[in-house]
Amino acid sequence: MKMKKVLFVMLFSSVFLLAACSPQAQATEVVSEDAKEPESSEEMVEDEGEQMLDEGGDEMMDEEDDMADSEMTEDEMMDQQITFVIRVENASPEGGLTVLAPGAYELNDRPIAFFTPGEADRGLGLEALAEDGDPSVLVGTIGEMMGDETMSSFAVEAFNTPLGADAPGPAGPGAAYEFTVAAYPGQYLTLATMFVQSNDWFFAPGADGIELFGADGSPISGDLTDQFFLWNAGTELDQTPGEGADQAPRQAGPNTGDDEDGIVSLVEDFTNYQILVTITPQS
Ligand SMILES: [Ca+2]
Ligand SMILES: [Ca+2]
Repeated sequence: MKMKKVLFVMLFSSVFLLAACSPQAQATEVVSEDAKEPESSEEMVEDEGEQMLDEGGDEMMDEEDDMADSEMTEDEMMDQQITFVIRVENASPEGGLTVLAPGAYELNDRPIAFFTPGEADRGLGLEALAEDGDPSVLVGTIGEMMGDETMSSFAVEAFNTPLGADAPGPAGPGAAYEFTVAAYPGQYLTLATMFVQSNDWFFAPGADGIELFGADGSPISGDLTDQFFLWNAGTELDQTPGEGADQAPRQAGPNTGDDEDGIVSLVEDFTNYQILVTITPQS
């Protein structure tokens, strides 16, 4: 935890310094350059021996100095942090076909995409989310990919308990999942949740996710539904929605069904679903 805190202070201090005198897009670049630095330093040490160790030490001292110089900017950076409430609601009428499953969300400067439209499933865990409503594999894999770069303003988590329920489970008509994220200007949110009455369909925005702040730095607010689509993961052959024996409510066990060997693509020939996604910044 201590190392993460140090990274947090270093990265956001330098982001703020840059943001104070240059456009937001450049601030995002600096985050990724800084975030890569520890890895490349280690590689250099391994490759080039003891001399590099000395230089690495100097570098660390420089970074500590930077931290001391910029404690105020971290406070100011904290002022820019906004907490958002995200609500993922099953908006279908009672008896409707739409059921949502526990899903996953990711907050990041530049999202690690859960999938790439037009390409085969990336194998990060989307298959279990889309076929069985199990977000845990995807959350674990993305978390590992973030690795030591994970900071308090980056997050990958499951949302799994509908409002008013006391245990994780699906969200039927009228039910909703809610979660909060604390984000800085420049950050993106993505999420995915299974369309339960299918073999491998899920709701998600495009691979780039949703930018949480406008060009002027103000937080977005309101209905995000038009940024969400119903996707086919391409991992299990499709049966008639609500009827297939290999679909989650009826299958014998997880990961049951014929392989599709397909690509992640939009579901275009089925519109009998309703979902409502809203975002509310907290003052
Ligand atoms: Ca499919
Ligand atoms: Ca299945």
